[in-house]
Amino acid sequence: ERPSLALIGATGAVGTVMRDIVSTREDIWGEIRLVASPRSAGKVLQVRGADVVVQALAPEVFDGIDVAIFDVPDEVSAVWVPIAAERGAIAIDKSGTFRMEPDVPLVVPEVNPLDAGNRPRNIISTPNCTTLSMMAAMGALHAEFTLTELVVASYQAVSGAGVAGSARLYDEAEALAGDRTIGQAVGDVRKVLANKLAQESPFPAPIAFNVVPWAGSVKADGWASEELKLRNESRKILGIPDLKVSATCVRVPVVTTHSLAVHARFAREITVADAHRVLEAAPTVVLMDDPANGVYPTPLDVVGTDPTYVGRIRQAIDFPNTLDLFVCGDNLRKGAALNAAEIAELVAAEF
Ligand code: 11C
Repeated sequence: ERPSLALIGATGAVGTVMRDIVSTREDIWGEIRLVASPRSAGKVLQVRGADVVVQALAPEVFDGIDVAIFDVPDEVSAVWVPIAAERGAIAIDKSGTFRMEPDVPLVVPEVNPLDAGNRPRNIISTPNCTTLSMMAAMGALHAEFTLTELVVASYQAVSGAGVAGSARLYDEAEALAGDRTIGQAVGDVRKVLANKLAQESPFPAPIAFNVVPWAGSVKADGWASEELKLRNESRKILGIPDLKVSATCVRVPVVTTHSLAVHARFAREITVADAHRVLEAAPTVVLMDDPANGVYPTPLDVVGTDPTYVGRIRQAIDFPNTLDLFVCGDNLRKGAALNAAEIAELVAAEF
């Protein structure tokens, strides 16, 4: 019998992509159950071309479920992921709650698929979308050249903050459209937005016509949670506990697809040609690196697709064994729903 699947958080930004992914990838599932907060219960949504009624999150929704994929806020996962696991489901969790726990594997199928089999609590975590956006590429390079240091600047899309993040960018763009005087004096954009938009923004500053050097919550010593996640999760996934990582996470006015500028140092000598060879051979990486002909990835070339795109690969002039490169990945697909679906498929293969 084919394994059954529950999608928890089926109505959110990632949940919507998740339904599309399970409807379009090879159909390996028996029953697919959709679960969301009581607010969304009773909604009818499409999965694999059929109508499915959304159920409210309750212990019983996990009865008879083999695999449960969670895309819900950290505090909801903290309560409900263990309940799903206790009731016999293997829980795949997208939240940050369990990622760094030593008895919970943190899995990117291209990089550390075997870790998915070692899950004493029946919980598997899937990484933050910013970490994930570069992992397939960095994992492939690490396998041959041994990564020692990563310095990263992110350019993160607004949908990383969920449906409300995308709505805010569209609202701001509409409020500001056609005004050719804005962006020329301190406070002018804030003033227009304050007059025209009643709702509070999920971002700490205007996101249209701007970049905002902040993503996530406030952590010690001036760090943002996203920057620390990128460091800790990269170390765990790659299996390099002493990897040196420093990141600055920045929100940009892009709807979907996170980009990262990566400065990567390796233990072994590496050339641009080496990186091209390795990345061309990596099945889920697309190399777009011909700047003389205008070929490099941008979010608009990537959104809605599955691979990790890499371009602008350069040998760092002043740093030995070091490459600079630019990576783009759809934060809702590989960055979230697709990676979770791929982990679920690894688990389903055990049935
Ligand atoms: C963002 N990366 O772009 C975040 C969203 O730990 O899974 C996901 C946060 C997480 O805002």
